[in-house]
Amino acid sequence: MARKTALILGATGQDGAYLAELLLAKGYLVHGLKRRSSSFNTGRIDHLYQDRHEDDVRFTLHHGDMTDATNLIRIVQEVQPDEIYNLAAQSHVQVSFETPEYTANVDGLGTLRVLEALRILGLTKSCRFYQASTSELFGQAATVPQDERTPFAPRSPYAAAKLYAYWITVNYREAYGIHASNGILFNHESPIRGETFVTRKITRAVAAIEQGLQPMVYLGNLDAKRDWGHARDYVEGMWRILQQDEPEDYVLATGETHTVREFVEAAFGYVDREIAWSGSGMEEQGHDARTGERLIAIDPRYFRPTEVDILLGDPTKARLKLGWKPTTNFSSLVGEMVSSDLEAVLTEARRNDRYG
Ligand code: NDP
Ligand code: GDR
Repeated sequence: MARKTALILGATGQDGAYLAELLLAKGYLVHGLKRRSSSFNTGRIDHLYQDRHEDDVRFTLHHGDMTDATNLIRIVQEVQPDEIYNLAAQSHVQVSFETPEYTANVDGLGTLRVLEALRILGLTKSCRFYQASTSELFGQAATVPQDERTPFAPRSPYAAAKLYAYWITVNYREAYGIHASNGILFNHESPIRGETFVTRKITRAVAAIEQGLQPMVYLGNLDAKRDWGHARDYVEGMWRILQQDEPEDYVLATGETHTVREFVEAAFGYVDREIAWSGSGMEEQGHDARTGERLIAIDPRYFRPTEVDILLGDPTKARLKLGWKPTTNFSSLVGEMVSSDLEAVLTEARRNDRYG
């Protein structure tokens, strides 16, 4: 059977890296989009890189940007993919309040540009399309848990841009018969999660504090609740969505929710530190219960103009139709992330020792 060809937009991100690994393991030819950057931005996928001069090159990167339609059309034409995974986005909710127009352009219009490329190139029947939709669409949803029928109520420029992307994907499916599906994914994390998302910020801080490299960490809203899973499980779900005969939209979630505070407690718990909380609101602090050391304080800068209080997904449809279920629970996820960050800090310390 001929090898399938996939194009991953956002190949240098957390999910792009896990998905590229998964598709290569399945025998795909994988193409990825990467942005021009003044510094290296391929750290997550360097282990997959192949010299173009090798005989059997199965992973190829193309320079591009979601804001550039001509470039997207040219890449799709060159690659002639069987499947496109649109993971490219300005994906930070708080940053979207600072850069709302850019976020709308990349996350909203960027999706339209890819769908139009399929139409312009006459690939509407031959190429399947996955859109990285998000639980942020539910925002302040009236119901918990949230599933595919829960009405959307976005609470950020990011979520509003992703709302457009969600509906334009549905529209192109209905209008032009494209096999286009939305994965409505709840938060998923990993040791290669971006360092400014709260989970990784916490696990990096735990590792640095443990090694005496920083005294404490500042956080924002500790009471927000999120349904956190492992990215490795979620990219498997993306792939399964595109293997269905009919394109449809699916929620991927664990069905369990935890506060940011619980994540902090679990992460410090992994290095045998118990957190004792004191004060309230902006004055709240977390201390090492044994030594009294202050480890956590609140910085109002990390609060968002509008917050999403609770996300909890119901992945029943994905379980029944895709046979998908998460394999990593909350405490294993936290443990894997802290352990990886501890290892990274130690490696860095050893390197500094050698060259210092
Ligand atoms: P990341 O932020 O780790 O990765 C985003 C990717 O998009 C990176 O490769 C980034 O490139 C690329 N990108 C950003 N802007 C542009 C642009 N203008 N042109 C081309 N590429 C661009 O996100 P994740 O991997 O965590 O998430 C993948 C997708 O899934 C995103 O769309 C996100 O919004 C969505 N999502 C994520 C969830 C999660 O919990 N992780 C949950 C639900 C949805 P660079 O590396 O150069 O920055
Ligand atoms: P989120 O992830 O907004 O859910 O979006 P993030 O980790 O940024 O925030 C989760 C919750 O933690 C609270 N929080 C903090 N957040 C950050 N970043 N930094 C802090 O210091 C901090 N303190 C508390 C936040 O207020 C929030 O409630 C992620 C992204 O991957 C999106 O792209 C994706 O669509 C959604 O998950 C599902």
